[in-house]
Amino acid sequence: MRLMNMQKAITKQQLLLAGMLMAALWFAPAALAAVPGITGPTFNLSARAEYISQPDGSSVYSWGYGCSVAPSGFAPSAITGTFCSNMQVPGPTLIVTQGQTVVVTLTNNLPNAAGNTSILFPGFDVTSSGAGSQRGLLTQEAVPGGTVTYTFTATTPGTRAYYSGTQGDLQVEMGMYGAIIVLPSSTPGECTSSIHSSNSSAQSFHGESNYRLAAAAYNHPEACYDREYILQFSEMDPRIHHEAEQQALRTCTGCMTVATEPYVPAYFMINGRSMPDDMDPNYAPQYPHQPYNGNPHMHPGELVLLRIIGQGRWQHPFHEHGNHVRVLARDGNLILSSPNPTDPNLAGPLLFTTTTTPGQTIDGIFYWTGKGLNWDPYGHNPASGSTLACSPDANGYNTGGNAYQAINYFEWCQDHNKPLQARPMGDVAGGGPATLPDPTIFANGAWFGGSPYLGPDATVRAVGTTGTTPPSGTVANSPTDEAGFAFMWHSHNEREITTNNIFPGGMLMMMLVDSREFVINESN
Ligand SMILES: [Cu+2]
Repeated sequence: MRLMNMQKAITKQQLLLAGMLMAALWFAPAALAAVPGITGPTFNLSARAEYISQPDGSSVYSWGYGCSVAPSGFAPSAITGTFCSNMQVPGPTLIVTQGQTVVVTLTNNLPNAAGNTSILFPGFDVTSSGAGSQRGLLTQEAVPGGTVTYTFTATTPGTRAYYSGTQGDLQVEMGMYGAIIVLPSSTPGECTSSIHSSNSSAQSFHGESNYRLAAAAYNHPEACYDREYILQFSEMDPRIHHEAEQQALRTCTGCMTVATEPYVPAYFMINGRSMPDDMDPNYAPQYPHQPYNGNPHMHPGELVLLRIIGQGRWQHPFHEHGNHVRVLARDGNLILSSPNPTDPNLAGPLLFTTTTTPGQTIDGIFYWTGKGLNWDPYGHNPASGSTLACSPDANGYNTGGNAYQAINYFEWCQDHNKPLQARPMGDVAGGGPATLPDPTIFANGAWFGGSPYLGPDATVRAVGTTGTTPPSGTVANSPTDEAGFAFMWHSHNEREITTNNIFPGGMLMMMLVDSREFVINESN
């Protein structure tokens, strides 16, 4: 939410505790994200109708792409419980490597009344064939029951959309879209030899696996990353889906006449799910046709690649709380300051909201370190200063030597040992350490563990109203709890954070910054 307007009325402490930043508790096993998909380069897809679920309890008749036969594999390989049903929204994320010849065969299993269907692969030079196909307005189309095969070379890396090229106002609305990710055929040495190999050392030191698809999004030293997520934005008008469901019963071929205007969407989805469903795991069995989630986790200092796609008809101003997103590329085109290959500095903007455009993709880098909080989020205090070191590197962060083994790897050393201060916003006179809110007037729970500090033992490092720790007697923050900082990532068009006009819902998720000793497990 946009809390800035409230800052004048409440103290910094209240602001931070109440809204922007909450130490979170997760009772369930962490539901994690990565960028799950199927591997090729040959894909056999079907287009068909099924029902997808919304958190208001409705089942929405939809069309989508799925696997007509089992895919050759799933990625990242460490993910368990994978499946590719014969229809899903979004369609399967197709993962290939630069230079491969990609062959996609599509079988049209939509209702006869829906007529032909197809797939567009913008950004690639596609040839098509198929006995059960016809030339359409934009591409070769599969007739009802027929197949069409698209062949192209994955010439350049990056994130791109694919979607129906047939009656797009209806078929894309019905759910016929997906993502194709081309991994670079080579990655810069910097991405495995620089501080981000230290980051990998931090991951392995803490027993964490690597769930990246590659070491870099592009063959460019500033495109290294440590973790990645995909976010596909779309919206649905249930009136259109209801009319299509009724007309699907007609026995004539290609005879549907569903009006796609006026357009009044009620569901606003990320990766085919609305909040809170998007925070359930990938491949959760309760969503057989919506396998992908939206639930980013990261450690301080990690470079997180966001693969963002506008898949609907509307723009969505998505706000990644916690930092700006540095744009690497749009539509798979790396944005450089100069065409001269010897002087290729990144020139993409830093965006406050990564506003999606229908059909457009953004690859961007997000990170969070706690710089500028003005307190030590690791919960050190002057008395415990001897237990953790913080040696600033040239950028002020604790990264040198064996710092990757410390829980305060990437701490902003200027705030080391600073307690959370009790003083009004804008008051530079200072004050004593803050006293946390009385738990009887401030609800601790799933999104606030009673402590302003990171880490599974964060509660016992915080001082409560009684002057003792833990501050609240809350059930939150047992030693095995996640106790990360939860940042809301959401559409800044606030009607879009509703589900059928009920808040909260829609395009909303929580991004969790987890202390280093909490193992981020993205295997399910
Ligand atoms: Cu916001």
